Amino acid sequence: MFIDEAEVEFRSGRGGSGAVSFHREKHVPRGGPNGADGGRGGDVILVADRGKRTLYDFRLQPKYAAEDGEHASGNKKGRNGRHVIVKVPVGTVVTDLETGETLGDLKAHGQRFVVCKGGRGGFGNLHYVSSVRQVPNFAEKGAPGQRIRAKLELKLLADVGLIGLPNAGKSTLISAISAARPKIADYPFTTIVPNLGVVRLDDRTFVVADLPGLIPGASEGKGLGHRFLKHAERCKVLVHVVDCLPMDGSSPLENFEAIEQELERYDPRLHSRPRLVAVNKSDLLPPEQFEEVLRSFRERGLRAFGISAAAGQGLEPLLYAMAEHVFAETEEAEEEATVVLAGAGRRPQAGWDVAQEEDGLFVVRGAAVERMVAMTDLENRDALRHLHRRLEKLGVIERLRELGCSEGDSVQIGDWEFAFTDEA
Ligand SMILES: Nc1nc2c(ncn2[C@@H]2O[C@H](COP(=O)(O)OP(=O)(O)OP(=O)(O)O)[C@@H](O)[C@H]2O)c(=O)[nH]1
Ligand SMILES: [Mg+2]
Repeated sequence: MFIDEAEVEFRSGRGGSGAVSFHREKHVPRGGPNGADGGRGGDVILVADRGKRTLYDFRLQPKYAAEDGEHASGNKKGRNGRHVIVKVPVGTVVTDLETGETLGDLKAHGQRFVVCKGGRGGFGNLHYVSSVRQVPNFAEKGAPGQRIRAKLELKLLADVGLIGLPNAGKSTLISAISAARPKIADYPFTTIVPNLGVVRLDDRTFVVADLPGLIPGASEGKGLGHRFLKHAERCKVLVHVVDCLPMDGSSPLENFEAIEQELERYDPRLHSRPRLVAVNKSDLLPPEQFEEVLRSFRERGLRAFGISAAAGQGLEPLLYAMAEHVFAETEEAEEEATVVLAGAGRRPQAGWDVAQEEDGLFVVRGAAVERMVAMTDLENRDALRHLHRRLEKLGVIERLRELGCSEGDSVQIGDWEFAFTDEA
C-alpha cells in the first residue's frame, strides 16, 4: 500500500551514569579516584533507502527507541547504547510535530540524518579531581535522551509531473515514454497513487511522475482531493495533459483552465512552475480539427504539443521540451540541492529564566539548566554542592536572591524541588 504520511515517535537512549571508585592496591590505604564514565545513549538515525517505496511500515510500527548507555562500573567505562537505524524512502521530509519545524529532508539514497541524539554518558568521579577537591566522592548521571514526535512525509523526487483531468491519458503517456506500466482504463480515477517512470533520452535520464487525476473542486476534497499534489512540489516542470475530445463534450481549453485554477488554489508557488501542455488523443480528430484545438492553446501563449500517447505519436518534441527544463541550470535547482538538516544533534538551549509562581514557588526554566539537574545525583551531598556552584556561576542563585528568594523558600528546577540555601 502506498502511504505518504505517518506520525512517529523517536527516542534516543539515555546516557549511563559515571562511577564513584578509588584505586585499590595492597599496602596503599586509600588510592586516588578512578571512577569511569557512563556509556552514551544510542542515536536514532534515519537513512534514505531506495528500496523503500512508501511509509506504510510506519503505520505498523510508529515508535522507535535506541538503547540506553550502560552505567560505568568502578574503573570500567559503561558500554555505549546501540543506535537504531530507521530506513525511510528517498524523498522523506521530517517535521517536528510540536514546533512544525522541518528537521530533515532525505533526498539521496544512503543519506543519513540523526533525528535524536543519544544522551552523553555521565562523568565518573575521576573527572572531578581538582586542586581543591582531591577526593571527589560523587559522579554524574547520564544525560537524558531526546524524544521527538515527528511527522514523516514522503514527497516523491520526480523531475517532471504529469497532471490533468482523469482520463486525459497521463498513465498512457508515462507508459509510452518509460518502462512504467501503470493501470490504464477508460474510467476516471484509475490512478489513485503516483507512479514513477524513468525516461531515457539520448544519454540522459530523468524521472517522471504520473499523478492521480484532478477535478474542479479538488481543493474542497472532490474526487481524490489535491493531497497528492505534494508529489509535484519538487518537479522542475509540470506537463498538463489534456484530452482533445473529452467524452462529455466539454471544451479542452476550458477544462485546462479549470484545473489550472485548482492548482493555483492548492499552492500558487506550484502553479508558477514552468508548464508544458500535452494535447492528447490526436488520433481521435481529423488533423485540421486537432490543429485548431492545438492553436487555441498556443494563442494563449502556452507551449502546447500535439500527441497521441496511445499511438506513440508526437512524443519526441515533448520529451526534448521536458529535458530542457529538467537540465536547465536554475538558482532554484541549486538551492534544492542543499539539504536541510536543522535537527542533527540539536543541543539544549543555553538560556534560562526564573519566575515566582502564585503559590510562592520559584521555578527555574531552561533546557540546559534542567539537564544539569537531571544529571546530578541528588542524593549525594557533594554532587549537590557541585551543582550549587555551577548554578551560582551561571547567575541562577543571584537571580533567585534578587527575586526575593531567601533561606528555606522552595525552588524547582525540572523534577527537583529543594529548599533554597545561600551557601553551597
Ligand atoms: N484514442 C486514444 N485514447 C487514449 C490515448 N491516450 C489515452 N487514451 C485512453 O484514454 C483512457 C484514459 O487513459 P489513462 O492513461 O488511464 O488516463 P489517466 O489520465 O491516467 O486517467 P486517471 O488515472 O483516471 O486520472 C484509456 O481508455 C486510454 O486508452 C490516445 O492517445 N488516443
Ligand atoms: Mg492514470
